[in-house]
Amino acid sequence: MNTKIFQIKLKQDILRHLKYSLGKDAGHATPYDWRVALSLAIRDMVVDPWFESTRKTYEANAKRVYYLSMEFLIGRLVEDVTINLGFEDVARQAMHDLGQDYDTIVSNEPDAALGNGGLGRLAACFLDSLATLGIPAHGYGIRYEHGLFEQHFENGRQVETAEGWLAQRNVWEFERPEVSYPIGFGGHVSESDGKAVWHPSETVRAQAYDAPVLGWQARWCNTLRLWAAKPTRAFDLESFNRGDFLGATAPEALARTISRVLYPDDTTDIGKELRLKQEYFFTSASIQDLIRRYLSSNEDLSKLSEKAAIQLNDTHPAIAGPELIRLLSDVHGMDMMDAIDVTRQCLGYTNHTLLPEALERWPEHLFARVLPRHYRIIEIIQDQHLKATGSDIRIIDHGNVNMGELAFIMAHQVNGVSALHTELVKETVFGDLHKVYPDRIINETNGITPRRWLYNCNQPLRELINSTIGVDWPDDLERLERISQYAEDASFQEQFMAAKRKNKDDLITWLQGKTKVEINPDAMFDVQIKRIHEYKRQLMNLFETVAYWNEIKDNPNKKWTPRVKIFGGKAAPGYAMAKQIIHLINDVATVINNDPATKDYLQIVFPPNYNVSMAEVLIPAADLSEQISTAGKEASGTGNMKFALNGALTIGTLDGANVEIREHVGPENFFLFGLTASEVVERRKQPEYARRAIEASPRLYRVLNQIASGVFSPDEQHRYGSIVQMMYESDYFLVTCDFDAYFDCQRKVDKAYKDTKMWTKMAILNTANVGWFSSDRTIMGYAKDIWNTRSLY
Ligand code: 26Q
Repeated sequence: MNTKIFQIKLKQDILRHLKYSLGKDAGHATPYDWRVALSLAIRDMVVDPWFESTRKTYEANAKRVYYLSMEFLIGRLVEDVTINLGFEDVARQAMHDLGQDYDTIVSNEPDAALGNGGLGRLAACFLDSLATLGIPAHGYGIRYEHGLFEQHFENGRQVETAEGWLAQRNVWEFERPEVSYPIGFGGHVSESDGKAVWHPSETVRAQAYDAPVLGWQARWCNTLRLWAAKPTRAFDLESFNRGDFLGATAPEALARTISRVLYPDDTTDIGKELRLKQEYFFTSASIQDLIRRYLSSNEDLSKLSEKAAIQLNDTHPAIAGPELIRLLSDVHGMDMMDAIDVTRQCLGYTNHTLLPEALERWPEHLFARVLPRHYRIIEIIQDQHLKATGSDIRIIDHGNVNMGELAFIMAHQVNGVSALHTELVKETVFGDLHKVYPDRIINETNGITPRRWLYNCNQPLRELINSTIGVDWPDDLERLERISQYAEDASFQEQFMAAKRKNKDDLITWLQGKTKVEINPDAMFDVQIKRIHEYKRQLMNLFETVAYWNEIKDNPNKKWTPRVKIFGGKAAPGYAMAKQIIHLINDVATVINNDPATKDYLQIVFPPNYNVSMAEVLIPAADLSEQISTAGKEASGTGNMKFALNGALTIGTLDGANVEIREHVGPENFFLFGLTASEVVERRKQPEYARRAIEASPRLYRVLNQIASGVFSPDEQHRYGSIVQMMYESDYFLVTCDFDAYFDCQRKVDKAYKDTKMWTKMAILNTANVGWFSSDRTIMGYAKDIWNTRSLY
């Protein structure tokens, strides 16, 4: 079929869905109706590739990957799917013919925000790459009724409200009422004929909802299966008939609580029973489901690992180990030691953090009460490990069940997410286990999908690349290297800059109504977007902003490089310091943005409710990418890769994947500063390191005094006393120690930005040389080193 015919067909499909799926005629359809009708028409085209991929997988009885993740931070889908089908132009024209603006209509889709940040977004990129590569795979997670909270600012303070993506019709999911499994909690364990029998005191049902995951050019389509919690018995008629209407619905409300809401990443707030129930809920359903699928084509469960690779996205699904052992031995009669072996051959575990407070531990009594059978199985796993290795590292220790140790011991491969992180995993969190199992820890450096993070979000640059080196790069990103030969080509440079300028103009348009600040498109757009956390050091960026402001005021006649500082990110609701940081950024913005003396040089913008869709507007428009974490603390980072791919230069520390990005783009095209991971460790041993650093830096001293004396909080002078005090007295993340190096490095950035040709060349070389950070490369690494799976097309 040619384009014209597709357009006519798509138009008919949209109108048909408008009428028969939504019950509307074109004259009365709202933008919502148009979006849903368009999505349904596009969705129809995914179904055949989906069936075809499933059929091929069954026919080949192929090994499948099961990616277990508490989070999938997906964002919007209609554009993504349309682009993978190759129908972007067709859809745009069809909507135009129907009197609708495609871009406006698709931007009304709510984000699927079933994740907190990097870990959840990585899972979404992995799904995209698995489908693009044609590797049979299922993502397994939770169908949260409410995704990550929405962020608002009230007088500069973060206020959270419940997110409600399911208030609208979710066109991408297919409800599967027939796919449901019982999930037990609590109760006791008895023995019969030498076999353990678990009698849960409470049971809910996990019900499947499937979404197709289409790969590039629709060559392959996998499934994301999300579980919703339902009651085993919907409604208590007896209570209802007695007139107890509330009581009649109680079982339903109770069961549904389990998949009600995504926990915000609140490392200060661990140990919540409902969170443990969520983890077991989706893990058990997923394991039951994959066993059923295996047994539909195979008999001998001892060969499960030939057909199933189960990847644990952090420890959140670590209960998969004991659960699979339980099902193999208690339910399917396998010998317990054999079950442990089979399970280990199936499992891989990815670690995403070194922060000690973020390692999952459950109080023993709580764990044993909620999961009595699993508690006992963990004791058996531990005994086996202790006997086999002679080591003294325990899973159950000091009254806690340690999920990291459990995941490590039950996985045949454990991986870190960047080269530096993996080395630190070997030396720190799992130092002792690494000695006992020296071949277990490997590295798989993170990646990002170039479909969403360049092709889709950055049309101007996409078109420039297409017209310069051809169109074969989105599924083989290292081909971008071909544009490096044009890095100094005047005409290419001009077009590259024009693309950046277009994106900056689009961002300004997008910001209208969200901020009162008037933004100068010639200014350098300096962007820090990520969760608000002390280790990510938004404070250092803000202190540098204030110091720059001071500098400009002190020397009003100097030629300063104009900058717009853009912040985006959410604080965990229970993380008081992170919330203070947000408040301070907003307070500083109010003062600086209203200073007539500096307004041509410095502006601060902090649009609320940062999410995937906001990232898709901010990243293409960025000139400078802030990747300034305390060395050794950011496991990898993936925003860093997105910025570099879109032609922003990085100012950053030697942390996470920054190290490898710098190697790929060349040290001369990367603004490096700050202490290294080992220097950080050394510096912390020095007494009063923070106070000394402040005393040695008049600039920082002045900034802290301004903050402490209420320059940015005239209505409440001492509002930020605790931040300043923390800087002097603890400063665990060494903001004070790296401040001067950061400030100086920023002045080098200023200077470089003034030399437009030089800057553009550096930016081009960033785009050209980060093709290796495609998540396709990452997934090929997992497939070879961990899963032993391959492409089926
Ligand atoms: C734990 C317990 C209770 C509630 C929430 C949590 C929780 C949830 C999410 C703990 C941690 C997370 C997320 C962690 C995360 O996003 N880590 C990031 O993973 C990225 C992908 O590997 C890396 O690039 C980042 O460096 C890392 O910070």
